[in-house]
Amino acid sequence: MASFTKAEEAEYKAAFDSMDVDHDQFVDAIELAQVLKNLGMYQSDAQVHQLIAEVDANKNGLVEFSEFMKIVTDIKSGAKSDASGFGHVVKEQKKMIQVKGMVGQHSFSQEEMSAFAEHFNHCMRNDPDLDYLMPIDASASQLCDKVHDGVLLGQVHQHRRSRNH
Ligand SMILES: [Ca+2]
Ligand SMILES: [Ca+2]
Repeated sequence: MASFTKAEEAEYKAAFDSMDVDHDQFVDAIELAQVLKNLGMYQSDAQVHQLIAEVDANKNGLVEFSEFMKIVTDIKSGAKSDASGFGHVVKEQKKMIQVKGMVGQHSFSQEEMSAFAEHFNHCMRNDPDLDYLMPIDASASQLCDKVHDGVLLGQVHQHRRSRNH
């Protein structure tokens, strides 16, 4: 049985809380659909219900934190893969949260991230310093990985400054 450090548990609780928009301690189908849309992973309501069914051990149509932790425990112990299904959603959501933490109070939806990526690809395409990063795929996780690279952030600030003058 896999166990988690306090820090890991807090991270997962933060991921769960970010999905539980109305903070009633359940992630329902509407909330999960919104999470998927923000991540650019939404396909259909059937997909949403399938994801809930995957983790909904007590069959109430909602995801409790205990059910949520069951799946991340299974992933940690190797009993389940995070390459697809609910585990994959959790993985992507955790990345999204890390980005939120990184940029302070701001949170970005997938649409904003896509617009951001397009903006970069357009404005920075002739910047030789950034050749190795370009083009940026308009998916949140790739953009975040690349923003972690200080070069890109530096260019953003420079670009902002030059635009404001
Ligand atoms: Ca809720
Ligand atoms: Ca449940």
